[in-house]
Amino acid sequence: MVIHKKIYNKIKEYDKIIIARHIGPDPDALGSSNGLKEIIKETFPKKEVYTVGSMAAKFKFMGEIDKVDEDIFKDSLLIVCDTPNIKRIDGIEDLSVFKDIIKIDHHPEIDDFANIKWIDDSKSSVCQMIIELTYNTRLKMTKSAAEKLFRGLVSDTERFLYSYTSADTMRIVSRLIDDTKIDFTSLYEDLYRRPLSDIKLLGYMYQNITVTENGLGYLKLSDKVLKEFNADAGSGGNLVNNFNNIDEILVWVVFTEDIKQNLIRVNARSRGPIINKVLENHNGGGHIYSSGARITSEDEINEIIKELDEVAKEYKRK
Ligand SMILES: [Mn+2]
Repeated sequence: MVIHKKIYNKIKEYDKIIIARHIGPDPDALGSSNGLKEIIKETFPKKEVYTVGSMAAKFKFMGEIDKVDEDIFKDSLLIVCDTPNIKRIDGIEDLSVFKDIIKIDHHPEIDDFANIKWIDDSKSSVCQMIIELTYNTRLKMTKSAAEKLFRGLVSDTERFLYSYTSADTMRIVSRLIDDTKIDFTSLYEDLYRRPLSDIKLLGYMYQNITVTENGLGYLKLSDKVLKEFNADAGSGGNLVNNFNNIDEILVWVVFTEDIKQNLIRVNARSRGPIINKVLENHNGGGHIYSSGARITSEDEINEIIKELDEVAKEYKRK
């Protein structure tokens, strides 16, 4: 593809490269950015390549981030992975210092901030896109990068469950495993093992979710409840996928109090109705079936519940 070549040539052109991804990083964001960094370093050992943003402690195995002196930004190429909008880019305050910005993403576009863009919302994950980019150019894959990319892809597809898992996804993962000999079954453990307190909190969530007659499930996790279960404000986001495939629930949303940041984290999912428009209207966004937001008021909780319920109702009516 032409875009692969364009991205490769731009990478080749620069001596310094900064790779960013979204705030509150998930394995796809971390796997794509850190994987790409290792691939560029393997291909061009003399280049300086840094990943920026704040680290998520629970995903340490996805690679560390770098300490970067912002003075080098002006001479660097910026590559932004897995991030559709400017305000969700982690670790970069001012995009205008960069002459060239590459965006590689599988979210529907929100902000047009890059001069070179590869945006394809049919791709399972940005990790899949990085594997494709590598195999279609002179970039060199490494085993360590492959492990990160595999985990990110597996995590974003929920182990090849979601509908944007394609024959291409299967083919390229198969090639990745063949080429790099990653011990892929052992890679699941870091991703899926979790403390008993998480499971107990999940039990609480199953017990306490409210389900409307239109098929909206909603739940609030207060700071008090989080403390009781020894959990943090990331918990709602980490556990929200566990409500898929429940007869009575079409759309579901978890509101988690984040006392440190003085806001409420919103994580919404759907198995039919399109929900990202609702979250975009409340300081968030995401995929059509998987979106999030950060809000500050109790009123907004009620607005989101009402709007998502309406979306579910409309979907059922059709
Ligand atoms: Mn992703």
